[in-house]
Amino acid sequence: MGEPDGVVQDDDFRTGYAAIVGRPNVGKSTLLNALIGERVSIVSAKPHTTRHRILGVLNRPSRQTIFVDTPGLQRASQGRRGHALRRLMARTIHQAIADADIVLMMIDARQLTAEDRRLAERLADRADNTVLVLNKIDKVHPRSALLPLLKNLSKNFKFYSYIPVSATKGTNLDRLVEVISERLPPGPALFPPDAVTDRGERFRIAEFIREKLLTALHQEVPYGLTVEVEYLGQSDEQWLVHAIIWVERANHKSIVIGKGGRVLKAAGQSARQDLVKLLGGRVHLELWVKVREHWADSERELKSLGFDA
Ligand SMILES: Nc1nc2c(ncn2[C@@H]2O[C@H](COP(=O)(O)OP(=O)(O)OP(=O)(O)O)[C@@H](O)[C@H]2O)c(=O)[nH]1
Ligand SMILES: [Mg+2]
Repeated sequence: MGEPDGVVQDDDFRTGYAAIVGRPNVGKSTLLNALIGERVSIVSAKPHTTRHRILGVLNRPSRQTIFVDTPGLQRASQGRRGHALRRLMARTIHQAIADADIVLMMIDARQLTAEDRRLAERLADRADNTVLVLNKIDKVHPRSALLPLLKNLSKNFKFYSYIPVSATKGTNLDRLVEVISERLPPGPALFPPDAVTDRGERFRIAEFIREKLLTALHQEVPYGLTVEVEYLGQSDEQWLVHAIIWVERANHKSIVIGKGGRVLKAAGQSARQDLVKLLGGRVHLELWVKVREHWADSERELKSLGFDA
């Protein structure tokens, strides 16, 4: 007789956490989305897009890899004292590394910076379980230009493997998954087989809205805003979403709204398209911009805004 329905004993099963860490903008969130095949973490051309630890679950026969997206590593000089959000982001990275079975250290294959070297040194004591991922190889011509960098890296650091990829083109991601699989510890699945992420709808909606604002806004404004979904419900066969965009300063409010409400309207329209896909069905989205001075400077404020402070 076989196992009862739903109970599958698989002694060969392997499961583990693979944390993706690296400088801002190297493509960590893009990689997570490409591996999972869904936009679970927002992406933008601006640095410091990701603020939270975001899980993406990849299920394969006898394997469950839980990828952990993290905020971009800050330069020591960027850690302004008293800035609670920056401190929280730094803690998030530290914790993700501590909890990981495997670390994917990502660099931009076009340049190895002093920050990259510092992170590689920090990971040296767990080099056995660290894979160096060289991203954006679609921008490296000819490909053979990677060889000196790979040689230099493997001479100086004893990581488990060095894998060139392009997260946007999907190049070599199968190889990356294969290498990670080899290092996963034995153990049963930690998430149900249909799980994609640990993040709920409200979080994902707020992030989609923030993604559009990041793209639309310039300078310091996007860094001083956060989005809170205040209401999510259904009425007359359509979803109703009410969200507040919190800004740090009164003058940021008019910038986010834009002349004649243009910026907010465009961001809202673009976000609504994502929400239609995420929620399925029609969506009515209402956005308000409100001022909450110093929200990013206080642990208490962060907690009340849903950060895992
Ligand atoms: N050409 C190219 N661009 C890429 C690739 N991967 C990511 N990008 C781009 O790099 C930019 C940053 O991507 P993200 O995924 O947001 O980078 P990140 O490392 O998560 O950034 P933070 O969250 O700020 O730390 C975006 O404009 C991406 O489209 C790639 O393989 N090739
Ligand atoms: Mg990111």
